[in-house]
Amino acid sequence: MNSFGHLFRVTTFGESHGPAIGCVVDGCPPGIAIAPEDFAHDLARRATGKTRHTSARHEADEVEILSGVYEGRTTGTPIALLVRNTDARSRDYDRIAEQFRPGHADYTYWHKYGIRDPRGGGRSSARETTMRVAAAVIAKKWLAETSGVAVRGHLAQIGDVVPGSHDWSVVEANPFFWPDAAQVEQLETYMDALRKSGDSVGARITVVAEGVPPGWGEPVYGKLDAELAAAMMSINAVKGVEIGDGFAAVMQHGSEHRDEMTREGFLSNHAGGILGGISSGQSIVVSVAFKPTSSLRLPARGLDVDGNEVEIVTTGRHDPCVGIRATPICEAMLALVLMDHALRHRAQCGDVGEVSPRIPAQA
Ligand code: EPS
Repeated sequence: MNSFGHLFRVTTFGESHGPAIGCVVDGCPPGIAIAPEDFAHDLARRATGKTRHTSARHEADEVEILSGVYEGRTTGTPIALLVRNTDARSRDYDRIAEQFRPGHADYTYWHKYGIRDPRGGGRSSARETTMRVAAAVIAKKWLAETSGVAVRGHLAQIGDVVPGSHDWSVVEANPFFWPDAAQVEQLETYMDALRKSGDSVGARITVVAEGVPPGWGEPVYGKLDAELAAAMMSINAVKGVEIGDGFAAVMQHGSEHRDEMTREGFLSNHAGGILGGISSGQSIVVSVAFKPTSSLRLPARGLDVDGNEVEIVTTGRHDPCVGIRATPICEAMLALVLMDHALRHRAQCGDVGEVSPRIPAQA
């Protein structure tokens, strides 16, 4: 399946070294103002080649709108978006085209399809996430305009480094989406040393949606948290997802975890803004674990397609920490899930309207 969502449905296509990548967004409400330049900001936040801490591939990442928009507004018909690949360097993959890189999808794609495009990992490349971010530009805009929902995120850990403080205003002002300005220099040094060593490291991203009204989500199989977990897990290199306190809840008592309510507001947000699979009106908080990038120039043992044991070295332009540029990708998946649920809620329960009491998100 290359499609995602029920009413707001996104289908992506394309390979990292093919002529282009793209998506079709179906079910988008009409009348949203959208222009090609609206995509530039978030696509640049996700892109490679912007700092020395990410892959040196320089893609233009310019979005062409092929359909579904007339005189600057969505028409309600399928929106097709296209981004041409302009800086693929396929020769980097010549030597490993017949090998299975450890930690990569090479081996599993081979067993599933019996054929694969080895250039840049083909369809399994993180390049695919470009189109999720592009589709989510529309979702973010609609959520903000119709419901006042704001989606944002930050890097919450690289290796064993955690932020010493949290200031949203510095997140966009450094190459790591890091919320503690005092640690940015330390991270630069850390990443420079890591890159020189040829190794990679994992990361944690936290994304938050503020202003989500109570009531979005579904009670059993379509739980908002279940669909968020699936959405985050569909991102390349993701190995874990937490909603609210996540695995820390294991250590908590119920008296601590339950978010008490007063007329002035909820007293805590351990639940991460979702109760019974439905939004509570508190901020939705999702934390995502990214594994360390598997493309390393450090030699490793692997197999080739004939079953021979071989030493594998991955050359080329790779990210020493793919999590560094994953904040916009996690934001995108959060926005796409929320938009889909907002439309589903409107379709089934639009007549219910606002019921009382409505508790402020935070006391
Ligand atoms: C990637 C490997 C590198 C990255 C790529 C993701 O690809 P290549 O070797 O083809 O340059 O540059 O990321 C992007 C191109 C992007 O736009 O995110 C991988 O193996 O996933």
